[in-house]
Amino acid sequence: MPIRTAYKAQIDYISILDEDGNFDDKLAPAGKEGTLTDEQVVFLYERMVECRTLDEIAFKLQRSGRMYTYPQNKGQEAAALGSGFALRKGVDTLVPCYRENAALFLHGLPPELIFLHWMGDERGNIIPPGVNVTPIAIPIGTQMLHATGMAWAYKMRKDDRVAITYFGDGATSEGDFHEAMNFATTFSVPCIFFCQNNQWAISVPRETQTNSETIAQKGIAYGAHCVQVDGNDLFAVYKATFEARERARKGGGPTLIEAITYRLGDHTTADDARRYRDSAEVEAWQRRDPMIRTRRYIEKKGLWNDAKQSAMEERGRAFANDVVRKSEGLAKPDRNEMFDSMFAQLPPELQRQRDTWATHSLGQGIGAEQLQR
Ligand SMILES: Cc1ncc(C[n+]2csc(CCOP(=O)(O)OP(=O)(O)O)c2C)c(N)n1
Ligand SMILES: [Mg+2]
Repeated sequence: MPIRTAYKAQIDYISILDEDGNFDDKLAPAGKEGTLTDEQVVFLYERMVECRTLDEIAFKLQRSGRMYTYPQNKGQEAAALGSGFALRKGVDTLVPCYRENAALFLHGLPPELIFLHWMGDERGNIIPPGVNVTPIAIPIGTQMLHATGMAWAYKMRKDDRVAITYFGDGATSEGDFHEAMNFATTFSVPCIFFCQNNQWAISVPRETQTNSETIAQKGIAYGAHCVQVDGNDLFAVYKATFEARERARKGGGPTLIEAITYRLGDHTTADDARRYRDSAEVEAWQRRDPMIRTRRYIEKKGLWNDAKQSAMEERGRAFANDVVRKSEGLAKPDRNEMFDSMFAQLPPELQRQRDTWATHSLGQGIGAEQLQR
């Protein structure tokens, strides 16, 4: 028998506004759905400035002992904003990781909740009613399964809603990614899988993380629509996510979007990326910074200038200061709260801990007085 080709596939790469300022208006025709208007680009650029300012302030807070740790979003703002903006606020649901703050704010998450989270205050995870965002997921990959389940529920209820889940390149090496993709495609649920391929999973480079040539192609095995985009290109990210949203709404099932981007900062404030990254690589990506690219675009169109930039930076600082004030100004929670939200009636050991503030695990009968010594 002759050997025939059982399957052939390709991955498209979308770039609309490149790092040299070239703009492809065939891919983004003005006035068409899926293309950002000038006003929208200015609006999103302003959100980028806010998010970047917040990142800088968070870094300083951590260094001065006012925040436990923090993962900067620096360099990935276009990926977050372009995708978040393509989803409908109050309708679709964002199921995030920890590097898409700007998308969450767009959907109404009060920014101080993100700060509270990283200050170790559980109240940062209490999402206000009407805000369709789940708490940020620290265990890598788990949120993809949650998003799949939510999207399945939307489908069963015939709700016109879509879930988008965010995750990193490293997360696609987790079993959760494969289980979620398999389930989501088999049941054709309205879920978008948005991978922020920022080239690193802490100190593990993308090349040694997986043998796949692209992350996007991992979805082909599951029968998902798969596309790669320039993740630092607001227009390309918006277009790909908009199309994925419409496909999902129309019953076309999940899309895996691989956004090629770069983590310009350390993994978190607990990391020092200089120990494992080449400075030439970082400098090359600094030139592709989405903020620089977007600013140049709006300047060239006469929509932005130095005076507007200074005014925006001022507003960015005021925004960040307000977030600090709100997160630090909250009265400390009652220390017994951690006992009071899980059980209607505390089991005896927990009751003992609540009463004595001592733990049984340190030995029988050790009470608070002994622990203090
Ligand atoms: C289940 C699990 N394993 C390991 C970790 C430790 N960890 C935290 S972040 C991270 C790397 C994640 O890389 P990636 O998915 O590329 O996301 P990025 O941080 O680059 O945005 C790891 C291994 C974790 N949080 N959860
Ligand atoms: Mg990564």
